[in-house]
Amino acid sequence: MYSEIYLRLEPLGVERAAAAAAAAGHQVRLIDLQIFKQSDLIRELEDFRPQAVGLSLNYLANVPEVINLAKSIKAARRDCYVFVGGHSGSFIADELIEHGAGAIDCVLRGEGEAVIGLLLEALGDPKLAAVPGIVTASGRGPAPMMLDDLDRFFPARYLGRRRHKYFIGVLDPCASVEFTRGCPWDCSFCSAWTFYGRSYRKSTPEAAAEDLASIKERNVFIVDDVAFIHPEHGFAIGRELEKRKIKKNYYLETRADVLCRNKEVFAYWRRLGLEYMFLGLEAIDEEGLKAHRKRSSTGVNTKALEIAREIGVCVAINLIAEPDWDERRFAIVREWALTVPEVVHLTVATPYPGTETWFTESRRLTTLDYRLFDIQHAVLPTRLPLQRFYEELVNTQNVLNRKHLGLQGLKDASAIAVKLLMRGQTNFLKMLFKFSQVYNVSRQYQDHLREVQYAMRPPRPYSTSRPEASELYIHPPKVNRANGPASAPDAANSSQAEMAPEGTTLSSTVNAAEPAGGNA
Ligand code: B12
Ligand code: SF4
Repeated sequence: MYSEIYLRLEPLGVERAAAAAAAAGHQVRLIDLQIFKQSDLIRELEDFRPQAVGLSLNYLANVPEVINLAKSIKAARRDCYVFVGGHSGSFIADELIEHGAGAIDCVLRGEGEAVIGLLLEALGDPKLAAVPGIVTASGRGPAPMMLDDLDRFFPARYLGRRRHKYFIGVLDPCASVEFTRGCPWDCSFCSAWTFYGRSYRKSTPEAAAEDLASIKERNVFIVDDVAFIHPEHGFAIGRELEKRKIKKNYYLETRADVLCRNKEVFAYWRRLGLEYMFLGLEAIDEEGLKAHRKRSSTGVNTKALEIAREIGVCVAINLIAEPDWDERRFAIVREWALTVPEVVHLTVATPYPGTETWFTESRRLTTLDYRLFDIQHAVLPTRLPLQRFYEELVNTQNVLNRKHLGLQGLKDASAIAVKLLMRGQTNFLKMLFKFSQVYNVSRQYQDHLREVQYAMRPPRPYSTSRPEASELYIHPPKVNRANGPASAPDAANSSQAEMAPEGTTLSSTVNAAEPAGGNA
């Protein structure tokens, strides 16, 4: 739903995996199905006749689409090796193989860069089974392998086509860039930390600047989970950009406590062109923050908003709507949202495979339809009847939207749209007309009634409150044997520590870490 209105962004992960495949000596093409049609893909297959096709599956809601694509590819080219990688794909590898019924030859769990070359080299050879992260119908190979150096492969942007289609809101067109990878926090609803084993890696300031220098677009989305956790890194990249006289408009995402702690680096980036910032506040009360293990407070959240206003960055806030919200709760949130000048977004609490809430909440799932796992649908029982819940949700989203598209807002938006139109960019203009088509009570409710072609595999019944580390992580966390489990600030700094012992439970690896304590 988000990509129908607000954005369409370049597939940075695919571009990085593609760069690694090209570096290993393969001929590579990339087709982005956010832009192109399936018929274009089939035509491309006939023209290019590839030996292998890799599909990227970052979003759980896209699972049925990816399985059906794999089946179409196999139907068009029976001998082509079809593999799937990406964030969500990594957490549900076995069930993908099962749903694929022979159309998905393997799932490659974890980061793509370090292993894609090994996979392509091993095609048709028994050593395929030894590729790190591989999962096939015959079982799992060794643990996924992490990239040792973020600078090694620059995204293969040259393989992209129709780049003018990438945008986010008024940043039209917009490119994406990555300065760091991973997150040392451990919010219960999020899988960013479980994917990367709570590690945190940085590109060198020189490489970050070089990558940015190669980008033609004026606008850039910084995809880091939490931008500028280490202020000195942000300053160093900024200085490199100044040296090279690179001037762009930026959008980034960060945490309220990081903004409060590292105000100077954000103010510096404001001068470099930082325009928009996304803050995941998630809740407006202490109880909610605690439930999400956000390790922040309402006081810090308020302070962060004050800082953003002071430095002049436009903020979009995210709040998580809980399925047990009733009319009163929605009204309180609407009231609160109208008291702040920032853009406020609501997403619906959703247990995803790879999160802790998947283990603690998923027995209550009301649906096993992957397509509804987009944090805009309710997949847990709602206190209000479902249709009534969507009425409240959509009404709240409408109120929040109108707040920004009042008379003045419309005037501003029209002026921006005209300017972009003159440059041939139409993404933002189209966005203005789409809201009510997409955020629509009857559409959201009817989505629950669609026939389910592929049903999700629910997790095993779970008795204690926290799962085993081995069940949760894609790249297992590293611990420093001498000092015990790495605390978040340590984890954020070290890349040389040893692997966590097999079967280590989260309570020993993660509870020991108090990210906010060390850094905040
Ligand atoms: C940037 C980002 C966004 C951007 C846009 C991303 C984009 N280009 O489309 C924005 C802010 C717009 C966004 C939106 C949303 N996002 Co988002 N996003 C991210 C974030 C923070 C980083 C993704 C990224 O670019 N990473 C950098 C690249 C290099 O990594 P990568 O893409 O993962 O690729 C690597 C591997 O996955 C793998 N790989 C990827 N593809 C392939 C393919 C093959 C063949 C192989 C072998 C390997 C491979 O190799 C790559 C290199 O190592 C992730 C969190 C995370 N850390 O992953 C969440 C995340 C992916 N988003 C998430 C969600 C929920 C959403 C939204 C649904 C939220 C919403 N508000 O509605 C929307 C939906 C957007 C949509 N397209 O429909 C969830 C996904 C949950 C799930 N299990 O489905 C994540 C995991 C965040 C979380 N907190 O849990 N997102
Ligand atoms: S701070 Fe929390 S929500 Fe944000 S990326 Fe890290 S674990 Fe996920």
